[in-house]
Amino acid sequence: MRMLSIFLCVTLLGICIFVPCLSGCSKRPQVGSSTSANHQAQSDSLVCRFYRYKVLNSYPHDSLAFTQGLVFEDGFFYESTGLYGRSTVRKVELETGKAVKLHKLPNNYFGEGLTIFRDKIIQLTWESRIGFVYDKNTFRLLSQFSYPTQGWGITHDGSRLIMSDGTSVLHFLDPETFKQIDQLEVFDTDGPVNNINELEFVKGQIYANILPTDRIAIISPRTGRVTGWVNMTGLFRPTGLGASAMVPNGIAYAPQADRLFVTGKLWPTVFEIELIPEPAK
Ligand SMILES: [Ca+2]
Repeated sequence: MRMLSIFLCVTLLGICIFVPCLSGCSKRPQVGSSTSANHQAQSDSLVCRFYRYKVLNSYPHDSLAFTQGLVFEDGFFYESTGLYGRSTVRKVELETGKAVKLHKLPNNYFGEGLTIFRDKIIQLTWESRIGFVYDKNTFRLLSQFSYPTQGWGITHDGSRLIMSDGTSVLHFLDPETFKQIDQLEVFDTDGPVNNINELEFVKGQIYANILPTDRIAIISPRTGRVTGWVNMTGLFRPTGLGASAMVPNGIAYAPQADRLFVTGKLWPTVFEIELIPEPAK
């Protein structure tokens, strides 16, 4: 398969363009310190890129919040937290980390991904196969919907909800009916990319944490191909927490200000970062 890929790449576009992709899309990116550059818009090109990160700002985060979904809107974070008996939806101040509004889920639900579509908050649950729809301003529960898989992450592209279920498949849902209208398998040069977790739609691409790693995949919503890998190693090193706490599974993007935020389960900090492209090798 690898030889076939090489042949096709060389034939279609020339060996120079594809050397970085073939040598790296499936490999763990290198840890690196930061230089300067804005995180770039990800084109839907065929070139795969590696990125490291640079921390621009740090903000407090509730270290008891088992973060499962994060978005940024109107100057606030909206966050979903998990664990049975501790799951919440909350609106959080950027500068202080303080929850200015909080809704606690019934004890039998484990909160997962969260997105805001227009004036509604949509929250998934893990194994209950139930999603909740809240009024963004009041947190009043408006409705609920069901889906046939586990619920992991959710975001949207402006017209469709995009949902992960822990496999390599992304589900595209109608935002009004919550019925599936499409699905897409995510892959890189090694094949399907499984355990797709928290999602965020950034500049036309889907950013996705891959559980249980500290990598973020940048995925084309058109093809499912991983167009870039972000190495988040070293951003946060928890002490006394399980390995799952290493996962950067709170990813939020503010498009107007072009700001990218990352936090994780029980992390005491939200980091504002920018992505630094690694030199092509
Ligand atoms: Ca998100």
